[in-house]
Amino acid sequence: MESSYQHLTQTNLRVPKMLTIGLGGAGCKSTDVLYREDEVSPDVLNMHTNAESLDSSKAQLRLQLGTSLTHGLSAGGDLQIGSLCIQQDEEAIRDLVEAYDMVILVVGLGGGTGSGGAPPLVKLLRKLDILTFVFAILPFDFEGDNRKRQAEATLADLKGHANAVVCFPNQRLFELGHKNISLNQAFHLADDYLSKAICSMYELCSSPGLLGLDFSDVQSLAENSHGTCSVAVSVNEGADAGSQCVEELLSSPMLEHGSLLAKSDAVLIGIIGNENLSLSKIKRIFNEIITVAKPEAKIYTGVSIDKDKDGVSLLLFTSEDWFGPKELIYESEKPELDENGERIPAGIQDDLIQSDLGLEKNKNMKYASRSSTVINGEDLDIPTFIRKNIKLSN
Ligand SMILES: Nc1nc2c(ncn2[C@@H]2O[C@H](COP(=O)(O)OP(=O)(O)OP(=O)(O)O)[C@@H](O)[C@H]2O)c(=O)[nH]1
Ligand SMILES: [Mg+2]
Repeated sequence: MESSYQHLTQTNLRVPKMLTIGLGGAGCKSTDVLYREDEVSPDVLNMHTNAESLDSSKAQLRLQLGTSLTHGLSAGGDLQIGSLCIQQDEEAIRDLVEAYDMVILVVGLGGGTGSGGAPPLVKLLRKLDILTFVFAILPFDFEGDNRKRQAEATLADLKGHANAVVCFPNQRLFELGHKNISLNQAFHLADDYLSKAICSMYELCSSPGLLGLDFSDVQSLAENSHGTCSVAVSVNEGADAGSQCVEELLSSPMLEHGSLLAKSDAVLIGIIGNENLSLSKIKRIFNEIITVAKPEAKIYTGVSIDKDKDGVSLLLFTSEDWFGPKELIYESEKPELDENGERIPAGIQDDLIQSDLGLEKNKNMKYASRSSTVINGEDLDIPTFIRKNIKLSN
């Protein structure tokens, strides 16, 4: 039985190739945490202008950027240098990434290499048709306005080009620790959190488990998320591990203490456990999360069983601004019944008015981020009969 299952997975399912890229100082440091003996981790490519920092990183693939521009030093907070470095090494980057289907780019925003280099790098990845998630680390409040502004400008740019951007504000990650935590401990905590999220995502996508997440599910969530997602992860051991994970995630600062889940239009729930994870426990975890989510939210689920895993990992991806194809059921579409309980054929109900059709719901979907075509003060994207207030006769 076991061998026929393996045969099936090998022949019928193509496992997507996933690469994690660490860009700049924070990106390279965060991906180093991926190298732990007990974790399954994807291929890692670290890229940095700073040769010393790159040399000390553990990634199996490493690329020094812009050697003739920075001579092995950092970009000194200059975004233009970071951008030029990526352009200068475009060919080498292309060779390293083109065999992959999906990239998670981990980058700290606000500095030169990461903030300057991330937008052209993402554009290159998308040109190569690689599904691109950006895990963007945002600066602490105390780092000052200049860093904050640089980070915000890059973030806006990335949202317009990556398939999805997931923000990890250092300030919020800081809340995961105790009150008197040191900066070093806070960075470590943040990097550890990121690595758990990356490894869980990798495991769910790459091991076709009981209820394996299809690559197209992840693609659909990313592509319909309007560029913005949130991610929260929890790992626990012991008999009560599943419930502890749910409890932790529902109070996680990464999901604004559960309120983001309640506001999201699409939610991906991924569970990884060992062979002791019973079906009833899986069902309970899904139910507890789904109860908090919006009733009409699109739910994606994945379960992966790893016999060597200690405990349970629970990963939640939420998208507040999802514009995927929803099944819209309007009040007026419910079948009308006569006094004998018989369905009245469509067309006979004469009380249908336009406001029942819920047209407002579609107003700001796929093209909400695009600016309108305004000529002489008139928005040409609005249909003429509405713009000119022309009454249509029955
Ligand atoms: N979580 C985490 N965040 C970090 C770490 N190091 C830096 N950061 C954050 O990342 C932001 C960008 O810093 P860097 O990654 O050093 O910038 P860079 O891309 O190397 O740019 P240059 O140094 O100008 O070449 C900082 O403002 C910090 O908020 C780290 O080790 N972990
Ligand atoms: Mg740096």
